[in-house]
Amino acid sequence: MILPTNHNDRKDRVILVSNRLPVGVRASGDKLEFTHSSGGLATGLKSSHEQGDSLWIGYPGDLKGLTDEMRLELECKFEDMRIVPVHLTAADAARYCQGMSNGVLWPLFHYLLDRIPNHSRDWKSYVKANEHFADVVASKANESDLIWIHDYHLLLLPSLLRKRLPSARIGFFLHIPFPSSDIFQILPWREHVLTGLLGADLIGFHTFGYMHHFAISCLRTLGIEAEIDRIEYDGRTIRLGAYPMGIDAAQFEKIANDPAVIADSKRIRAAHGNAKIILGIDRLDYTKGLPRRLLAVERLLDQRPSLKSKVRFIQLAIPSREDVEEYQRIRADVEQLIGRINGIHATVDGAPIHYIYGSVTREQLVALYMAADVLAVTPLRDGMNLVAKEFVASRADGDGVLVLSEFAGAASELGEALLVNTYDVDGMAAALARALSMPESERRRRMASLRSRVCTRTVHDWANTFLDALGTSREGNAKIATLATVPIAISEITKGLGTHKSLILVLDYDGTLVPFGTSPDLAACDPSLQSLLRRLGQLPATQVHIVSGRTRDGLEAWLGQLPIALHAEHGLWSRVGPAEPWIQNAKPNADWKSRVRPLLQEYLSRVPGCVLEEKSAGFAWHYRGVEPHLGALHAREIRTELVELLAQSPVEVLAGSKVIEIRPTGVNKGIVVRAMVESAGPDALFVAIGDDRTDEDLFAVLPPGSVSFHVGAAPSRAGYRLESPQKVRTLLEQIIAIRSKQQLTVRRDRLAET
Ligand code: ADQ
Repeated sequence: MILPTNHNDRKDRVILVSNRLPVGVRASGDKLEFTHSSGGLATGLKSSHEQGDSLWIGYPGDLKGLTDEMRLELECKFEDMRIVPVHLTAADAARYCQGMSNGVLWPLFHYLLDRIPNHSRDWKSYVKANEHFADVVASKANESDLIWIHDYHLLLLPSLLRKRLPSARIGFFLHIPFPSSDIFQILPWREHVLTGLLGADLIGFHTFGYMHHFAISCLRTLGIEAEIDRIEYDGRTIRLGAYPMGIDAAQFEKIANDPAVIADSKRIRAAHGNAKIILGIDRLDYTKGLPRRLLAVERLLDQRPSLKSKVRFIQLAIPSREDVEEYQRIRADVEQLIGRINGIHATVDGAPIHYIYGSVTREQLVALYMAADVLAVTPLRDGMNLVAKEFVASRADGDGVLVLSEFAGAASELGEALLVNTYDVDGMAAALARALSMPESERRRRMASLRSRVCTRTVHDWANTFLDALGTSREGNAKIATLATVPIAISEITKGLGTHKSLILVLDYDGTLVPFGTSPDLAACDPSLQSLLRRLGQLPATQVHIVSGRTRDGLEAWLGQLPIALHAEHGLWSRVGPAEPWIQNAKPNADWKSRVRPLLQEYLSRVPGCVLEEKSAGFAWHYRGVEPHLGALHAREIRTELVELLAQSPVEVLAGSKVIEIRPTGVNKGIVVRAMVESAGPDALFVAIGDDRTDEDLFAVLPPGSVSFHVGAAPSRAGYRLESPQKVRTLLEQIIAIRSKQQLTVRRDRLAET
């Protein structure tokens, strides 16, 4: 996509993917007729696409009325427009688009639960259509492209595409709100939607609020905790960001300065005499709050009958989704309401509501914006709402009042508007009255502030900022994408292990050898693990070290009898064999513990399901057994409080896997591994396996040539990745098999020599 501001700097081609294309097509006699989409998404990206070398991939609509000749012509036209159509059968399109996307996801994401059909069953078609999109995009994309997917029709596409193009840079932008997790939970396919999105490298939202909702849903539904603006999933880091979409303000200003448009706006004003004009411009959608807006106008006229001849409300409603039943119903409701209000409040000179059901050109739109005294943008929910911004950009005269729903994303940027709760009809009527009587100086002051923001944060900045962030998202994830492919190659890696004289195995315990239990005492060493570790420990020229954050007593109880070395509290204590004493490797100051204990005990009594583990030189606060949302919330609180409490102390606070570790600075798993490295012979091979952040200290000090494995999905400095503790055990069994075989061969060779 070529973008007006810095297109020349961007080397990578952009592939835009959205459900609908910016142009619609149909047969008119024997000719093709093109229409331009008026939706916010198309409006926002169209100007960028028109000036660039990007590809736009999307569904062209039902083409069954087209002759073969027309189809051929259309193909050429699409090629000229750099458009790639994704063809769907009419039945599939209806189920995927009207059924699932517009019928279920749209009302759900806008908090309008009663608009969702009782029995939604189009999920399979939704999956199928997303799969089909993935095939088409994968057939067109190169490794160097930036793939930018748009909106709720394609929530699964990021991960479907990731499977086809593992190292592609994939961005996703959601144009509608992401609802609070209580609402999102309602969706029967909630896990699929979240994991579908997490295939992206960058996920963008209009506001921080939506981004926060998404992060909380990931936590509640998938148990994955976001780190403010990033989530680690499937071995990749996914970045989250708030990118409030702007408009092409310069274009609106230019149109607003066109003498023909100025003349048109004066004509509109004159047609309504001295009456003040309240304007409403929307797609005719039940989210846009038209009925309550009309009721607010009615209320205003009820309360102030003198306004009847002094106010005109012009409502322009662009036809939308006319094939969906709910949309036919909202149209009927709106028209009935207008009929009723006009019937009651019309005078012989005219009716208070002037209603137009249809589309207008951009010039006519700007003329209307300029003619209005007040623009009422009162959606029940709206991702952003560009109409509000277009109004502001068109008011080069510096006048006009914006009445704006606090439930529109735009409200987080346009605070100088009169913000209204659109469920409060009386409140809206009062805001309209205030807007109509607002002194000119206040109108101008508010409009000047609004314009300073709308005119500087344009749609081009929006696209550039998103694409810049997406452009830099590859480096970290590319390495991880390669690692993620490694599990199939375990046998390749272990083959080389037999050739080394001595082998030093450094193993973490929880999450590595055993899966996590809801509380630490439940992650016991089962008999098969005991047997595995015993056989490993008995191998000749093989050392086995368990390096854990657990206490000495804990390790001793489960592993004390095995012929292996144990290292407790992240290496503070070591015990080289079953009958050996524990040696303390460092003498950290523990004075700070008495300050921290009361705080942690307070949380222990307050938060159901948490466990506090006290160690000789630290604490661990476990929250795996706590309801995920609550656990993460308290973990964050504790960390904040600890940072303050321990500001001057030689202590570090670490966020592990559902645990907060508080331990002395400098005591980490690296210290014992460093000592092992120093005393190991030149032919020793280190194999290290761990799953937690604390294991990164251990990986960091391994000598060159070592083999390291990270268990799980998070990014790691380890060389290879294993999916689960079960896979770790398989690997260790293979090591036993290889080393035993090597031992046999050596014995046989020796026998042969004698
Ligand atoms: P929409 O729901 O389509 O977009 P919006 O942002 O208001 O809502 O954009 C509508 C566009 O249609 C505007 O550019 C407007 O000028 C145009 N339009 C409206 N009525 C018209 C008419 N009668 N004639 C001609 N043009 C008309 C979705 C989300 C929004 C989000 C956008 C962009 O629902 O919340 O702001 O995407 O992300």
